[in-house]
Amino acid sequence: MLKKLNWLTGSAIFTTLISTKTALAEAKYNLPDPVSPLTREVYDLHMLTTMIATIIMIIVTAVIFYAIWKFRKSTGYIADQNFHTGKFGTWSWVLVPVIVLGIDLTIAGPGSRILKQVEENIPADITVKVIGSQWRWTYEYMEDDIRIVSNLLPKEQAGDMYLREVDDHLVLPVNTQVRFLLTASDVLHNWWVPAIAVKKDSIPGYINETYTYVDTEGTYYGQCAENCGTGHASMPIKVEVISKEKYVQWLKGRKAKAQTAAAEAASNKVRTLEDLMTRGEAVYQKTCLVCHGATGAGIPNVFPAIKASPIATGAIADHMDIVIKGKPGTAMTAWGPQLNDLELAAVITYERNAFGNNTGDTVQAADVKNAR
Ligand code: HEC
Ligand SMILES: [Cu+2]
Repeated sequence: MLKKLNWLTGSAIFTTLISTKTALAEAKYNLPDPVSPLTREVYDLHMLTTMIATIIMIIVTAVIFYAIWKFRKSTGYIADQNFHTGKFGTWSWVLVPVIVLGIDLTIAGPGSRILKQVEENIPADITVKVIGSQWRWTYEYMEDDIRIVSNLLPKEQAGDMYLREVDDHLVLPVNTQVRFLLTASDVLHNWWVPAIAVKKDSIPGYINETYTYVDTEGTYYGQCAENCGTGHASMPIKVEVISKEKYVQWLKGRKAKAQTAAAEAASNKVRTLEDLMTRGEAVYQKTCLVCHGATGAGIPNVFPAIKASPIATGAIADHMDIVIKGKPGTAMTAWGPQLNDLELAAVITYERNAFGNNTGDTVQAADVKNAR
């Protein structure tokens, strides 16, 4: 009876294992398909080690189960007391380490070759500075004076792609050598897009370097891979790789847009409250909402509320000061270097009038310029 029960449990576990494995294979429970020479090498190394580890696991498990079954006590088996004096007993102490070392070297060979490639310094056609911040990525195209701020797309807009999709993303041309300079503005982050590049820390005050040469057009996703605080899960990465021709068009459009925004910010035009509120709401949602919340309520004891905040309803100068210069030692970073005069004026105006703050104050781009 007991034997039969054992057999039943055993086969049940076995069937479950087999079906989970098929399910995992279907879910593509592996690294994303690599699309650059280096990540392809990394992928192959990963497959090699996984394969070796799986084979070892199967052999060892089989031997264990065989031994448990074959040499069980109930059949009266007595352990061999002279195993170590026999030929196999003596030589196994040499044989086993030699086999293990052989397996290690099989992995270490390609491992060190690829590690060397990771650190290679190849002249780049495009350099992108990648800045990690709590909790967004900023991309600066060093040659083209373009800046992309990439935020998590809220659940309502992202749908199934929530925590993967962003509001604005990195765009790169195909078949081009790209250098990434990685840094951070506050704490450690890690820009990780396994399909296109190896993983390197973004460290405040340091520049780390990595590169890619993507040979397949497409959209690739990644995420921050260094625990950087409560919003760590909210900084996905999206990279779109397009043809060189399309990339030139994209650059043109992007530059024109940046020039228009800069011209708008520089003009001393006095804007109405409504105009500033509309612009300010957009800036707030893109930049401030992650911490201060959609309703301006913040998160108690972590991020202060903007609704009825003594600063947002107090002296305009103090409000401008904290937004432009930030508050050192807190998560409130200086927005002065990141937003232009008009964006800052608009978001300050918005905070002073939204969420029932209704101060009626307007802040103009010229005011921000003077306060900088
Ligand atoms: C990463 C989180 C974070 C983001 C994003 C952020 N803030 Fe803050 N903010 C803080 C923290 C933390 C404080 C409190 C600082 C302190 O200790 O006084 C703060 C304080 C403030 C205050 C003062 C509130 C008060 O009553 O003390 C204002 C105003 C403010 N932030 C405006 C903004 C604006 C405008 C933006 C977007 C451009 C923004 N913040 C984005 C974290 C953030
Ligand atoms: Cu991060």
